[in-house]
Amino acid sequence: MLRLDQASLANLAPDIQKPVYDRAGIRPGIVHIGIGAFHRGHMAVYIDDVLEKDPNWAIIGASIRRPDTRDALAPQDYLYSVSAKSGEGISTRVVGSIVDIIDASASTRALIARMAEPRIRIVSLTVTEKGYCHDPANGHLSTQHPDIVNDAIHPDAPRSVPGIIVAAAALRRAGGYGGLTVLSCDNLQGNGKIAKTTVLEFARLRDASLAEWIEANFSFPSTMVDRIVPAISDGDKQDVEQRLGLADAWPVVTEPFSQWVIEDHFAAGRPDLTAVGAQLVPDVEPFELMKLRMLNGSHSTMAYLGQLAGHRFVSDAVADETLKALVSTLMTHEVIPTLDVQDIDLFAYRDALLRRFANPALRHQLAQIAVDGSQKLPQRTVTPIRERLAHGKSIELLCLTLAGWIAYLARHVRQEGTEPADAMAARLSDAVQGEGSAGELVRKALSITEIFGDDMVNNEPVVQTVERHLACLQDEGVGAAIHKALARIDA
Ligand code: CS2
Repeated sequence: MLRLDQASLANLAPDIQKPVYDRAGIRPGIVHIGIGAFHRGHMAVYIDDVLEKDPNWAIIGASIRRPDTRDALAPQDYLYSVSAKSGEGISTRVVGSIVDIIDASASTRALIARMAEPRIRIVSLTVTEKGYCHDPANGHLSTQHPDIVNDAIHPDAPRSVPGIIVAAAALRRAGGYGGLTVLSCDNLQGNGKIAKTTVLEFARLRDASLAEWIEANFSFPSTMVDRIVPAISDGDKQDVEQRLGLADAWPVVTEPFSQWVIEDHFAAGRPDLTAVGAQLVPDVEPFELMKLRMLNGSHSTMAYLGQLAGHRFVSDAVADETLKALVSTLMTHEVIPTLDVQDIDLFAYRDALLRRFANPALRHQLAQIAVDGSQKLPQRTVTPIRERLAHGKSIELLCLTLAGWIAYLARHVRQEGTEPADAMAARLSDAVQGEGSAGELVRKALSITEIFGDDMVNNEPVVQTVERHLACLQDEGVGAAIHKALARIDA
């Protein structure tokens, strides 16, 4: 079958949307680091719409870990398809906003040079939570992180994201090109603030005057990004090929829903993002908290407890009435009361999330969500626990998620003999190793201060609640643990 590329676009099946702008006439204005499926199904689609009116914002993508996306998309002239699937059907478009991809897995030199070009005005990021090299408990740069240690010694050949941004900033200052906007699109609370903190703290390790220059010339708006983009399967690839009438080596499959809320603070101009459906707001934090705690928090709850219950996909987990009751009650009783978002009905948002989770056309693997719990749980579960405790409110169900995580890790390490897929795999394996009691296990896990600070392990109600749940999970199983926890909420 003919491959999707610029020349074959003319052969595309007629019901497939494709770029209506002249791709030869668009110019890069954005460098995006982390060119995975999420970016290609989210921001790159918004920018594809921008380019219909304004040719100055094409994207140069980069990956700092693996060359696979570049290798798959270069022969396709960086064109790829995005299929939005639900029970109601599927709609597919070909996206043309990415015009080049740099493989920075071996050397970041070419990437840094492009970030320093005067026409680049935004550097956007989807590098996952761990890409910021920060301590999740406090948002500061982790100076012990091996990549940061390396970059402090070799600032011109950096490996970390903060190191790469600072190296590009140094070139921009030397060239007199001015600053730019660093636009974090990762699921972190205050993602712009974390990007700013880690970049400035790294810059200070290198040159205090450079840090001051970055502070004066760069901006780091926070954003809330939302679109569920599962990993692609071979079946998806075949379906897409049939729809396109062309072979696409690197398609994206996602849900119809998409949301992007952005703090309107751009140092060097921005495209008209409102015109393409993004929301520009003065303060993004209420939206971030809502999405991280309700959507991502529920995801993590399902990822750990759902897998312990034998489920594989999110849609299976919410089809399980016990798990669905847990997720719904958790949002209603322990999460929504921590939120305050103007003009949004949080109960309607909850119900919409439950419908999105149930999307029968998406095969969203719980194992994909379970990755990197050490980086995700602080903003999804631990901060809400802290806030609830400060107001003397119940933490029953939030603690069940933590117990589920510990039980899941223990199962991996003790029974399956494998390390968990986590940025802190070795620390976590160590914590759940051996034959200790539920109480010992909980204390060891909650003592990891990079994740939990030092207040969780010193808080007896937290330790005892997580311990009670963990003992129940181990002795009586997931169903019983959820029923008992829910009974305490109803009581
Ligand atoms: C998920 C997110 O893997 C995960 O941790 O919770 O990727 C989630 O699907 C997206 O944030 C949805 O916007």
